[in-house]
Amino acid sequence: MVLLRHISIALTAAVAALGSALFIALNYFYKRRIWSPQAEYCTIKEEEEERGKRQVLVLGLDGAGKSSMLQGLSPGAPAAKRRDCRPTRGFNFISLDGPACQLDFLEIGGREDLRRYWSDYLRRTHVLVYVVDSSDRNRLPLAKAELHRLLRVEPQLPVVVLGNKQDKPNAVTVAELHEALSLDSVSDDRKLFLLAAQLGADGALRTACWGLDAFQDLLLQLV
Ligand SMILES: Nc1nc2c(ncn2[C@@H]2O[C@H](COP(=O)(O)OP(=O)(O)OP(=O)(O)O)[C@@H](O)[C@H]2O)c(=O)[nH]1
Ligand SMILES: [Mg+2]
Repeated sequence: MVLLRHISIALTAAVAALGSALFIALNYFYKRRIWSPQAEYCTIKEEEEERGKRQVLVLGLDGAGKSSMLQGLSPGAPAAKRRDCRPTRGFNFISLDGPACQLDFLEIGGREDLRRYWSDYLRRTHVLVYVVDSSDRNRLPLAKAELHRLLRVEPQLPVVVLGNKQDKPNAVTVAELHEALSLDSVSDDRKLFLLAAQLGADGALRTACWGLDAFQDLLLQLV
């Protein structure tokens, strides 16, 4: 009886040891010895890069014009629908095929309760497009605070700030926006662009001096 118990303990120990060895070997094989969200995001990012995909994260306060921008970029979106955007409660996603790679645009809603999730997506992103409502003067300090919070999380990530709604009479100029967002204080090492933008009557995004193609070209150079 005692011998049987010894044999069963020895067998259990052997199975446990074998299982552990297999687990360690598999983890070593996949180079994911310790799981962490950061490592997981890096792996996803690398895998997407291999498949020629680049992610553009589109953030900004609620009502800034993120969804309108995405709709403006979508080639097939009917013009009438483009101005009819509802607040984004979660995510919004479009994919554009470029000559060298696919650009995946991911918008996360700008409502206060959603902003806390923004920084979770920075690690698998290749470029951040930060949309600001240039006519929402009262909330420029908040837009600035949220932008700088993101910049602190990813010090190297290229950023394009879109000063949107330039068609509105009370919109601040690009120079005023530069100051209001304290873009002077951003490190010279970071690639940072500030563009004035507005939706055209057809619902397509227009950036000052630049057409839509040039905006996409800029993104393609940054990713
Ligand atoms: N006049 C003007 N209105 C704009 C412009 N861009 C967007 N809008 C309007 O602004 C409102 C809000 O736009 P959305 O694209 O839904 O804003 P959002 O940033 O996606 O907002 P959330 O999803 O709530 O975070 C809509 O009524 C748009 O039609 C613009 O350049 N000029
Ligand atoms: Mg939206």
